[in-house]
Amino acid sequence: PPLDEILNLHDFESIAKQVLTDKAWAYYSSAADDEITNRENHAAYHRIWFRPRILRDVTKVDWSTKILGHKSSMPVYVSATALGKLGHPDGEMNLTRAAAKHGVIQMIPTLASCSFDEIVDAAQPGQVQFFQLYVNKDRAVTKKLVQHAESRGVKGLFITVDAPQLGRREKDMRMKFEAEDPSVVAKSGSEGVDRSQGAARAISSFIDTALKWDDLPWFKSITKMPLILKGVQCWEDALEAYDVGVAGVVLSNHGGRQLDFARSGIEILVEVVAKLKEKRGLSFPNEKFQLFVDGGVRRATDVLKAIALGATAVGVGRPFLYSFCAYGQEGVEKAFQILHDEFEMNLRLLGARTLKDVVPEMVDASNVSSH
Ligand code: FMN
Repeated sequence: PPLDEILNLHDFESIAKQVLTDKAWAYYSSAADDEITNRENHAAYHRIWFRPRILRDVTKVDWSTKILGHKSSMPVYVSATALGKLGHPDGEMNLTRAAAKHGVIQMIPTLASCSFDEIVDAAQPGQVQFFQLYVNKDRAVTKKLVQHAESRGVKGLFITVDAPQLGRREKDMRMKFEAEDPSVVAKSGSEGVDRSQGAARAISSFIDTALKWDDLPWFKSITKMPLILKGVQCWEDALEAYDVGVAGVVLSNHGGRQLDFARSGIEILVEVVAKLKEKRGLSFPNEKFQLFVDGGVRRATDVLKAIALGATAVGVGRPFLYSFCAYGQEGVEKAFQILHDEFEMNLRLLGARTLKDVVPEMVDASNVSSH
C-alpha cells in the first residue's frame, strides 16, 4: 500500500511480513522460546491507564527533550537492531538518513550489516549517534571498536549486558543461516562460525560470556563517552550501575529475544524508580543517571507512560526496522511522523504542554507491581 495509507507503527509490521523473505522475517520477528516475554512487552503497557488533566491551555505543545544531554525531537531513539540489510539494500543507513531529517538519535549496532563507517558517513554534520557494543572476548578488538566510535564522534556507548549468549529463537533457528551473503552479514567477528542454527547464533559467537562488573572501570579508562548498560532487569542491578557511576541504564529484555519470562521494561521501571528513591534518594527523570526503557513500544501513549513513570526516553527496535523493509528511508520518516503526530495529539488530550507536565500522577500504574 502507498505510504499515506499507513496509519500506525503496527501497520509496518504486517507489511514487512509480506515483503520480507522467510529468513529475514524469522530473524527480525523472532523471540526466545515460547515468545511470552515478547508478547508481554507490549501487553504490559495495556495495564497502565491515564489520568488526564483538563482546562489547561494546550494550544502549543512540545515533546522535544534531551537524551544524555543531546537534543532529540522526541523522547524516542532508534534502538540497535542487527542485520539491517536483510530488510533493505541500504540497511541501517535508512535509519541514519531518516533520523537526520527528524532530529532523532540512532544507536548503531555492533552487528550492523553496513559497516560502522558507512553509517557514520551517512549522518549529517552534527547528527547525534550512539553505539551499541557487544563485548568481544578479544578486548583489543573491543578497545579498537570503542575508540574508533569515539573518534568518529559517537556520543554514548551502550554496552549490551543481557546477552552473554544469544537466546533460543526457534523461528530463526528453523531457517538455517546458510547465507554466505557478504552484503548482509555483519562485519565484526563472525568468521568461522556455526551457521546451522539461525542468523542470531551464527553472528554472535564472539561475545564474551565472562563480562562482569569489575570490567566496567576498564571501559571507563578507554573512553570518555558516557557508558550506559543495556539490558538491566531489576533494581539491584540498576542500583549497582548507579553506584559504579555509569551514566544510565536501559531497562530492557532485548525485545523478548533473550530470557523468556523476563519482565517488560516498563514493569522494571516502576520498581527501579521506587527503589533508587528509597536507597539513594534519587528522583526521576534524572540527568545524572538516566533511565531508558525499550521493548514493545508501538504508540506515543506507550512512550508517555514511560516518561510519566520516570524514564528519560524510550528505545524502539522492530517498528523502525519494519518501516524500511518496504519503503526504505521514506518508511522510517513516516514512522517518525506518525509518532510526532501521536505525541502532539496525546499531549493535548493529557493536558500536558511539555514532557515536564507528564508526571507520575498522570498515570495509574497500580496494576504494575513495584516488587
Ligand atoms: N540489541 C542489541 O543490544 N544488539 C543487537 O544487535 C540487537 N539486535 C536486534 C535485532 C533485531 C532483529 C531485534 C528485533 C532486536 C535487536 N536488539 C538488539 C534489541 C533491540 O535493541 C531492542 O532492545 C528491542 O528490539 C526493543 O524491542 P522492540 O523490538 O519491541 O521495540
